[in-house]
Amino acid sequence: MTAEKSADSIAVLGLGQTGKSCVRFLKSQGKSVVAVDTRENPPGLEELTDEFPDLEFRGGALTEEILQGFDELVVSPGISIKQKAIREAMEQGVSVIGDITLFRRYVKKPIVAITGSNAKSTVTTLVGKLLQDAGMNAVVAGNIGIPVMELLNQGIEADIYVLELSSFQLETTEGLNAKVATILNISEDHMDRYDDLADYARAKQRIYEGCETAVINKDDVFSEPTTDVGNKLYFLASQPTEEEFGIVNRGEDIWLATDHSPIVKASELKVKGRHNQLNALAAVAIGKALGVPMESMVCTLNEFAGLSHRCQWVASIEAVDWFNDSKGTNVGATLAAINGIGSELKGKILLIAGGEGKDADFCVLKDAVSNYVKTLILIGRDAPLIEKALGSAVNTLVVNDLSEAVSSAAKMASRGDAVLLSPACASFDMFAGFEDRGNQFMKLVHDMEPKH
Ligand code: UMA
Ligand code: ADP
Repeated sequence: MTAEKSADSIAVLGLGQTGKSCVRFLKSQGKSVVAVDTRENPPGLEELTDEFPDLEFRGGALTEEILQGFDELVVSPGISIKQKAIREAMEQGVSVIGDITLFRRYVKKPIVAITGSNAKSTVTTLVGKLLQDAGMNAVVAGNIGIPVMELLNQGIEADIYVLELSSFQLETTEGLNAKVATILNISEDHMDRYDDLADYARAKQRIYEGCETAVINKDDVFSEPTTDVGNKLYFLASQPTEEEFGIVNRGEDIWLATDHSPIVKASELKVKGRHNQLNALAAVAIGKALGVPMESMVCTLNEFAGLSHRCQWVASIEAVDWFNDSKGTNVGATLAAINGIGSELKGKILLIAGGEGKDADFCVLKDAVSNYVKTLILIGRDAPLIEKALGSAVNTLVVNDLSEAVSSAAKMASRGDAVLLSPACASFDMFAGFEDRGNQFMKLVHDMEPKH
């Protein structure tokens, strides 16, 4: 093992999508790179060593010995920098960064940076469309599934980058200096990685470092920057005042509005629910900060149909609507889905939830389930924990798998009810990811549809 410290000696920690994109980029810059992963044989290692035969790989637990002799560690989001060996390296003056900081070193174009516990992908996608539809060369990347360094590897250039950033990425982000930055909302997520909600929110706050305009959720105290920022624009779920984007009631109609000018009627949006109105307002506030004409934004808003696996309507079978909210991987998302669907429903919700709970406190769902849920059908590893938290508020049923959950829901639903898959949990105990879970659910639902 080479342990000697030499200038520009870099270790890339983690060989997922991010790590691989960083290795490829750093190698293209002629840097000396060692790839490290806790797995002895991470997926895709062979392909990478075929591409770079001189690439040194170190597999196994992240020990002080494995991390010895580097000037810089480029840490993947899946690895916490609170680990002892990484902390010790930092104490010894080793630079510890993530892919976003690396990207910022090489890219001087404006960045729109979007984080939050929920709505990141929706708002990032919508902002990308707002800018593109207004004729700007905007590219979307980041936690949404496109590692930022891959843009550089593939020579994809933009005039403005719209980046979805997770708290994991923000932990290692410095000097982002975004043109516009936002924390859309904060609710419990990844509590298996953070000490508490404040610790998690602190990671997210790094998004505002040096930003020109902060777009802030006025209804969420964690969204307010804790450090100085250039300008501030607010969005909120009630009447807006100057420099604010909010909701106004005009007769029977609900409008998205800024100051006293209406922007668009909520009923004309293809996406439904108060949470989606807030997402639209956040996106418009970002567009405003970037000088996008309002007429253009209104056209885009009216066209935007939302993303798959987010409160996605699947089918109506015997007057029961089925919704796929597989991306509801934390309690905040599931709360929004229950309230959004429940408040517009004649009947009640049959809620399918469960999976890997990430140490969340499921009690926060108590009021919503007791108001709107007929039966809570639980699957996955943490089903007993959820049953313990919510069993006193709602009728619960623990089943073996998704197929049993769907057939039980179909039996228990009456006309006017809705069946909602919104697990409030990660999926990895039973599925390859949230898409796999959502796709399996939709297939099970479509299989029940009458064949013509
Ligand atoms: N892993 C190890 N050992 C290692 C390194 C990683 O076992 O040494 C495991 C991790 O525990 C994790 C998996 O490998 O289970 C992937 O981790 P990674 O950091 O290598 O992930 P990437 O493939 O690089 O993907 C990351 C983001 N993943 C995570 O944050 C865990 C992707 O977000 C993101 O799309 C991608 O970079 C591009 O930016 C996914 C995610 O789940 C969708 N994000 C979380 C979320 O949205 O809630 C934060
Ligand atoms: P993220 O990228 O932050 O996970 P997504 O746009 O993929 O966000 O949505 C994740 C989940 O959050 C989905 O279940 C979606 O319905 C829900 N959601 C969307 N917008 C909001 C919001 N403003 N507040 C709470 N939940 C939301």
